[in-house]
Amino acid sequence: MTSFYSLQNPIKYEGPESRNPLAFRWYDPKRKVLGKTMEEQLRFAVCYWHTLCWPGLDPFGGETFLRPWHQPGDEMAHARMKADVMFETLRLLGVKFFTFHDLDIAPEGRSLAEFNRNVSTIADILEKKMQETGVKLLWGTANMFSNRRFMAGAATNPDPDVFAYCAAQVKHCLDVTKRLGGENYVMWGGREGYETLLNTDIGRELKQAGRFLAMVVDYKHKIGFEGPILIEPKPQEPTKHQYDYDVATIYGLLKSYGLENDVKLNIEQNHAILAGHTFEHEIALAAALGIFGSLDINRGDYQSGWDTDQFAMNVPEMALALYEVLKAGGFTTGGLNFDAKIRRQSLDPDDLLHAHVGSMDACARGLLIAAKMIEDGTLASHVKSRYAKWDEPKNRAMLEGKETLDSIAARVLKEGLDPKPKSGKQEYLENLLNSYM
Ligand code: XLS
Ligand code: NI
Ligand code: NI
Repeated sequence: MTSFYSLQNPIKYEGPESRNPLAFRWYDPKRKVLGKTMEEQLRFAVCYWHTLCWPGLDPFGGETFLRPWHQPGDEMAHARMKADVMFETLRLLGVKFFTFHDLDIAPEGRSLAEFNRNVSTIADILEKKMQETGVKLLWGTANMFSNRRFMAGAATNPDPDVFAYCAAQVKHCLDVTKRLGGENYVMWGGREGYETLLNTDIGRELKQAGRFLAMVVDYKHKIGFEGPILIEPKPQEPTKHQYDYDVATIYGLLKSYGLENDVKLNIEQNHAILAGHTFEHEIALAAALGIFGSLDINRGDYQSGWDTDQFAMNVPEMALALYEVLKAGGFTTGGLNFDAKIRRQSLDPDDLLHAHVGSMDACARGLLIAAKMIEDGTLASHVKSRYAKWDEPKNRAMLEGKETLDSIAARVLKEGLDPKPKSGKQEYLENLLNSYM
C-alpha cells in the first residue's frame, strides 16, 4: 500500500443507484455477459505512460502534477516508487492488466547497456509484484520516439545506426515482455513517417519498416514469444504523415511483406478519428481482414484534431465498438488498454481513480448494450437477409470463380435481369439501436 491516493480499500460495485463517486455503477467484474464474466470480456489494462509518466505538460506550459517521482532525486528510486503506485492503482481499481514502454518503467541512463540493466532491474520488481497479485502484462512496447536520436524516425530513419539501435532496443524489450508473460507486444510507429517529402525517400523508408517488422517477427518465433506482434495505426502526430496511417494501410503493408498472419492490430479510438474513421469502422475492418488484436481505449476531441487521449466516457460509442468486438468473437490476447490521460488541471491523484472508474463503467455499460444487440439478433438478421440472395447457387458461382465476365453478361441478357432496389432501412435500424441504449 502507498499513500498516494486517499483510498485504502478497493473500489467496489455498488449498482446504478449508488451516489458514491468512487464506486462502480455498471462494472460488476463477476457478472456474466454472453457466457463470460465482465472482467473476462473487457480485460482492462492501466497504462504506465499517461497514468504515471506524463507530468501534465502541454505545448504552452510545463508540468502541473508535480508527482513525487518527477522531483529531482535518485531515478531508480523513482522508478520503484512508480511501480508501487502502478500496483496500488491496479489494486484499488481491481484491474488485472497493465501496459508499459521500456522508458516508462526505468530511467534511460547513459548508454543502451545501462538502460537495459535498468529495465531488467525494474522488470524483476514487476515480476515479483505480478506473482504476488496475479496481475498480468497485456503488452510491452519500446519507446523509440522520445529521445532526440529518434527525431527522424526509428526503423525508418535515414541513418542506419538508428535502425540498428532500434533493433537492439526492441530485442531487449521483447525479451523482457516475454519474461513477464506479456500477452502481446506492441509497435506504435512513433515517428515512422515524415515531416516533409523534400527530404524523404518514401519508398526506401517503407522497405526499412518492412524489414524491421520481419526481423521482429522472426525473433518472436526464435524466442518462442507466443502472443501476437501488434501494430498501432495512427495517421499523423507527431509527424505530418505516419506510414501506419490506418487499418487499411497497415493491411497493405503487411500483405506486401507477407506478415499478415503474424501481425495484428492495436486500434485506438483517437487515432481512428484522426484518420477520418469511426472507432467501430476500424475494428470492423480489422476483424474482416483477420487482423484484429486489441484496443487502446480513449476519446479524441472531435473539434481539435489532436491526439487528446481523453478517457472514454461516451456510452453509445463504446457500445458500437464493443458490438464489433463481440461480433468478432471477443478478445483473445487483446483487451481494453486505457491509453488515456486526465486533463492537466486534474491535479489530485484521486482524479486518476475517477477517470478510470468512469471509463470502466462506460465500457461496462457499452458491453451490456452490445450484448443486448447480439442476443436480440435483429440487427444481424437484417444484415443477413440483405445478402441472402448470394446463397443461391448461381450467385455463389460468380464469387467462386465458376463464372466469367462474359458468361455472366450472357446470362443477364438471356434472363432480361432487371435488379429492383430495396430500402437500406437506415432510420429503422438507428431507431432499433437507440432501443438498446
Ligand atoms: C500514441 C500512442 C501510444 C501507444 C504506445 O499516440 O497511442 O501511446 O499506444 O506507444
Ligand atoms: Ni495508443
Ligand atoms: Ni495515441
